Amino acid sequence: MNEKIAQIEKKMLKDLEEVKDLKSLEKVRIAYLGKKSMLAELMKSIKDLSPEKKREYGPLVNALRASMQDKIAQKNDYFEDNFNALSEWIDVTAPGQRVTRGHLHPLTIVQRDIEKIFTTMGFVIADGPEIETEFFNFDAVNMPDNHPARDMQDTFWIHAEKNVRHVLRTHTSNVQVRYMQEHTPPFRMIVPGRVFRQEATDASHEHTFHQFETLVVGKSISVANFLHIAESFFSQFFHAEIKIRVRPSYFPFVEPGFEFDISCTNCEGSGCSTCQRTGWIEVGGAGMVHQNVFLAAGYEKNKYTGFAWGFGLERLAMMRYKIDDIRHFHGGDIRFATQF
Ligand code: FA5
Repeated sequence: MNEKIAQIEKKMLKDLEEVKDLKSLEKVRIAYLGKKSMLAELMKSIKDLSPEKKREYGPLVNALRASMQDKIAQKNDYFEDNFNALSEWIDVTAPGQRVTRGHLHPLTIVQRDIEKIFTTMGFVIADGPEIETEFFNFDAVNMPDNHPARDMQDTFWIHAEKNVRHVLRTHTSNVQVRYMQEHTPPFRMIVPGRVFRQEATDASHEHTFHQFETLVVGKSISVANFLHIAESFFSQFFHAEIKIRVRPSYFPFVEPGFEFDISCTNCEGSGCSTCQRTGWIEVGGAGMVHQNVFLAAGYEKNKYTGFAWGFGLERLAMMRYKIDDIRHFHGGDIRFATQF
């Protein structure tokens, strides 16, 4: 019996050494541990032995079976590991796939540049809601109900809540009185932000665009302050010497009010197709803050003076990057976005 056990073990070890894959390993397993294997026969023969012999050989046969199971399992693990490594094989010499990096949208670049220039001039950046009450968007800035100037800002009205009518803000001027209510002059601040108008879009008009507002309030602020700040800002923004021209205009929240133009960044004022040969490009609206706006904020009448201006961020970005259609900004065309 001893000899038989040793023989089976020796043979199995030899067969195991020759195994090259999982398939031939399975054959060895069946041959040595299967129902019709030599080991199975050996185990069967034990029951015919005398009780002493059973006690002697039983544990030996069991140990042989355990050792065989162990060795086959080890070999099985080895093949499984190897097999997985082969199926997950990577050619480390193959050229990689280039991962394209994201970058800032041109409007974000322009907004950050504007903020940087103004903060170095001592301005703070203020913020306000895009869904605004009728009061802050219109009434507070001297545009009461039925004021004809409301018509110029085609408005998206939102259902009234608790009898308060709301709008998608039509301009960043909605932050003027909000800010004044919480701050005491003197102050200088800017409000960059998204605004909405119910417009039929064209190359220079969008329904969703960005403006930025500038508001400076103190005891003796004048148009001269406005001209100086505006010239400094535009010259820094365009890295060129920019001149400002103001023309009388009407906005209910300023008195006097004006439109302002900058000298053409393309031809430096000599006249070209960008400025329709005038040498000037219209940029935005401005003026001295109307005393009614100060009153709406709770300030005493004629205690302060100030200037405000507002203009379109997209229009500025179009000038800087020579973009011919405002609709590119939100068009989602990756060929446009990747140029910046
Ligand atoms: C206003 O919105 C005033 N709140 C600006 C202002 C502020 C005046 C403070 C005086 C004092 P206006 O409607 O003109 O004004 O718009 C200002 C700028 O926003 C325009 O000059 C233009 O650059 C831009 N803009 C207006 N409508 C559109 C539009 N549909 N698409 C893109 N840009 C626009």
